[in-house]
Order: sequence, then C-alpha cells, then structure tokens
Amino acid sequence: MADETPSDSKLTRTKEKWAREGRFLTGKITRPEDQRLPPGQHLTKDWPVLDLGVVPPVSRERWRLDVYGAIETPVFWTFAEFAAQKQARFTSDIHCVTTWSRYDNDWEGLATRELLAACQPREDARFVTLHSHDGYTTNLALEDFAAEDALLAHSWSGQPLTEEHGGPVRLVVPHLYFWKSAKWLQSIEFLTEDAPGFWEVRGYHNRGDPWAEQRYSDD
Ligand SMILES: Nc1nc2c(c(=O)[nH]1)N[C@H]1C(S)=C(S)[C@@H](COP(=O)(O)O)O[C@H]1N2
Ligand SMILES: [Mo]
Repeated sequence: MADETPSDSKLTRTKEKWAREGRFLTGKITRPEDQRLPPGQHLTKDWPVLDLGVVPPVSRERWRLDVYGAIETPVFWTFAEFAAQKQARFTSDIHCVTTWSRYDNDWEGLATRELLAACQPREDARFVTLHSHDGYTTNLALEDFAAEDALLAHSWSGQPLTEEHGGPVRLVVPHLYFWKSAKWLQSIEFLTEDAPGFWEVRGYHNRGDPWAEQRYSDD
C-alpha cells in the first residue's frame, strides 16, 4: 500500500499543464445519435495503462471493501463476500481524457445499484468519493455512481482484472471519462457534500462527461 501519492510526478505535472491550456478540446458538445466516438477521441485496440505510476500490491486474500459515510448499513466485505453478491456482466466503451477510447470491454462484478441496495444511502447522501490503495481519490454525484451500467469490476474479458488495470477490484463508470473509474478500490465514502478528488483539484472537470467534452474545470 502506498502511503504517499506521487502528486509531483512528471505525468501529474504534464496533465495539470494540459488542463491549464485546454489541450485536446474541439469545442463540439453534442452527441449525434449515430456517433459512438466522443469528440476529440481516437480509437485504440490495445488497452493503455494509466495511473500515478504506483501499482499497490493488493491480493484478493487481503482485499476488503469498506463502504461508509451517509448510509444506513455500513458494508465491510472480504473478496469472497463481495464475489458472493449477485453478479453482473456489462459491455461498455472506455473514454480516457488523454483522448484514447476502447470499445466493447466486457466487465464482470457487482453493479453499483446492487451495492446501493445493500448499503442504503441516507436521504441526504448526494455524492460518493472513491478511495484507492495508491492514494488516488475521485468523486461522483450519486446519480452518476448509480448509472445502470456502472459496476465494481473484478474481471475483464472473463479473466481476473490484472494488477496494472486495478485488480482485485476497480470501479467502472462508462458514461464518464475513465479517470472517474478508480482502480485498486479500497473504500467508498457517501457524502452529503461534494469532495473533489485527485484530478478534480488539479484542473480536471468535476463531472467529466466525454460527450460534452468536460475535460477541464471551467475556472
Ligand atoms: N487508483 C487509481 N485509479 C485510477 C487512476 C489512478 O492513477 N489511480 N487513474 C485513472 C485514469 S486517469 C485512467 S485513464 C484510468 C486508466 O485505467 P487503465 O490503466 O486500466 O487503462 O484509471 C483511472 N483510475
Ligand atoms: Mo486518464
């Protein structure tokens, strides 16, 4: 487990610079019915690895899911308990803010809607923050977290998620840029007020809708 987030790495500084300059923005904001590739994106067949450069060693044996905050029923599951929940299989596209997109990713895991049914967010819960083992965080509005194709994924293409892609378990929220899909998921915090995460405080958009090209924060 990394106890320091490499927030001053070369990659982090480069991506902060892109946010300041508005790099990759095309100005297009509509989503034509027949368009699968969001504006400013290009298609890739391989699957790039993007993170802060630290791969935290977390085995399935040691992994726990800790769900806490503005909820009625706190959840603390081992991997076996997590895997014993109702399983979902979703196929979705990846859109990374650095402009690559990858179609037809086959994910398996726990639909976020099933998690919500288990932990029962309180009436006043409106946001979630994901905390990861590399010190990364990212925030989502509850509606975005609850999207019908969002899941906590443990497998990709029928195989356990590899270490480099965020295994044992990562979030997948297909309708937003991929930085919202936290790898090496450690805990999920439900909040009444929004708490911007690692990239959101470094010039990236708070929501990150690829179809509206919400790459960077407006101010
Ligand atoms: N824990 C953690 N999750 C993370 C990141 C990270 O640095 N740490 N990077 C995000 C970014 S910017 C992207 S594009 C995707 C990349 O996922 P991949 O390496 O599986 O392609 O993970 C996201 N989730
Ligand atoms: Mo990214």
